[in-house]
Amino acid sequence: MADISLLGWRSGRVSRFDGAEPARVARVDRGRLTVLGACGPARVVPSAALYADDSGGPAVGDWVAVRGEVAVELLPRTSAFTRTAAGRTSAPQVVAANMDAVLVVDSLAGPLRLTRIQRYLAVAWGSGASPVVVLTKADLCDDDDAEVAAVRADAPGTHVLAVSSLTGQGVDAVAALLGPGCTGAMVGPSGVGKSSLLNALTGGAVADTREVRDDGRGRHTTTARQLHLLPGGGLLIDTPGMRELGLHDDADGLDRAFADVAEAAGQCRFRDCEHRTEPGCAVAAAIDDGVLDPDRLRSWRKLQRESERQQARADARVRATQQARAKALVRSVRTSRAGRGATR
Ligand SMILES: Nc1nc2c(ncn2[C@@H]2O[C@H](COP(=O)(O)OP(=O)(O)OP(=O)(O)O)[C@@H](O)[C@H]2O)c(=O)[nH]1
Ligand SMILES: [Zn+2]
Repeated sequence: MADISLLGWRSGRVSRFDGAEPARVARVDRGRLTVLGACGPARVVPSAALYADDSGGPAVGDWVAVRGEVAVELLPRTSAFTRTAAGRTSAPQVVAANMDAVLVVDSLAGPLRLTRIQRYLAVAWGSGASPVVVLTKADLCDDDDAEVAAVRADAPGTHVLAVSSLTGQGVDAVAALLGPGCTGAMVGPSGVGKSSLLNALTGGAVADTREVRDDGRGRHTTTARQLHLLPGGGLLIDTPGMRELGLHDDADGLDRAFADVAEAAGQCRFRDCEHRTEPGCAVAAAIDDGVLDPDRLRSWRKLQRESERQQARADARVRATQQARAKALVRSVRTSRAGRGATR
């Protein structure tokens, strides 16, 4: 029997089900879960209970309680990376759960996309796990040290690494982040090199990637994303490439990704300071003193507005569902009354 702490199990997780075994979701297919437990991998069927509440159903990295061939319970998550498509009304989706670190993956091929990295960092900080920025394709970049420094300056408190899956540069440093039983989740846009990094880390071809194109930005989609065991004992979740990542209820994550702005804002004279022309504005003072980059205030504002908009949309969605349920209930009561009337 394997020691499940090597799969990331922490004491303190509890199941309500006696006689059920904890297992970790390694892969989610329609109607089936591949789980890893003390007795190795197994395919199980998720019970309806796993879709109750607002969990969104089992996600890769989740812990479930398994009895026989059925996953009977979804255990509470310690962290979750939630994806919301920007501007859409679709519900948020958990793409990775119970990870210790979120690897925000972006590419050094072509100009740096700082605002995109900020966006991922905000959601990553909000996930409950610690973010790390991994800049791939360092072999295609003339001065990766300068690029790393630029991202570091824009991501206070976040570890930033440059890697190349082609030359192997930095791959050991990523492996070192994920010690035995430690789980990381790679998130990032399509084509930045997540699958290639996974291959470099596992030393084998676990996911298909296409040949490098001239501009180094090949596009393709690997569908079977899952939890992988790394040779050093770490665990890595490869998430589907995201075309866009919207913010949703990410105020806390934003404040952590923009800790410098948030900290200054906390010192403004007025609690509802808009940091424009108010007296005693610590944010304006920090910008005047040259300690805060005005671009960071702009990005923070923009992402905050988006987060609030998405939250309002989500609230409207909840209200609409509640109204629809109430209407359906009224209708069913009427129908059953009418039915009873007819038999009398
Ligand atoms: N030169 C160079 N090319 C790379 C590197 N890593 C990945 N690539 C190329 O970039 C392209 C995309 O890489 P993938 O690993 O498939 O990217 P991905 O992030 O998994 O993409 P999705 O599966 O769409 O999410 C492929 O053509 C890779 O060969 C690298 O370190 N250096
Ligand atoms: Zn202010």
